[in-house]
Amino acid sequence: MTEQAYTTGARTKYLLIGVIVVLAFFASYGFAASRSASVSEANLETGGAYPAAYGTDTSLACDGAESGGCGGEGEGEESGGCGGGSGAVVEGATVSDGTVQSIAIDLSEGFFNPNVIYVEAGTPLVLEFGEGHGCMAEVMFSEFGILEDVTDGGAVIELPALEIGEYGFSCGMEMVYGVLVVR
Ligand SMILES: [Cu+2]
Repeated sequence: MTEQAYTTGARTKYLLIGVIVVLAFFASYGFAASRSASVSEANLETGGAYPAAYGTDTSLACDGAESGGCGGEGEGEESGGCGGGSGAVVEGATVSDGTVQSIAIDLSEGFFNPNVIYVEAGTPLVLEFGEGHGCMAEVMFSEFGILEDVTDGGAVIELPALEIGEYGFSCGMEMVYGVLVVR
């Protein structure tokens, strides 16, 4: 009888452990699944535009350069920039006269405002970046080989007429992003 009780007790114990393991597995699986679901939903909302193309790659982040915003101390007001700025999507569109199109982008709040910029295909583009510091000290269009310092009054970046597509840009550390959506 004691033998019997022991066996039953042990069996119950292992059964319980088994159930817990299985539950834990499904819980983490479900969590991962819902996470990736919400990520792809977010991408859909912005037409796959915003940080989707860049993922969470921070490999170039903060090594050496200026140190400004990264790592936390920053320069007061700008310190919000690193680590992704506000995370908010701010949409904007260029103003075009058919020959050239332009838009002003504010950097003073630690992110690109706007950061999703709708651009007309086939028309040269003038981007007027405002002054930025710390994390936002530089603006980079890596696929065009452009890296501009914006600490002294900002910078005007001219791009040739672009084909339909998405062209990302970022701060020099690749921590804060924007994208040109050419259509
Ligand atoms: Cu930065």
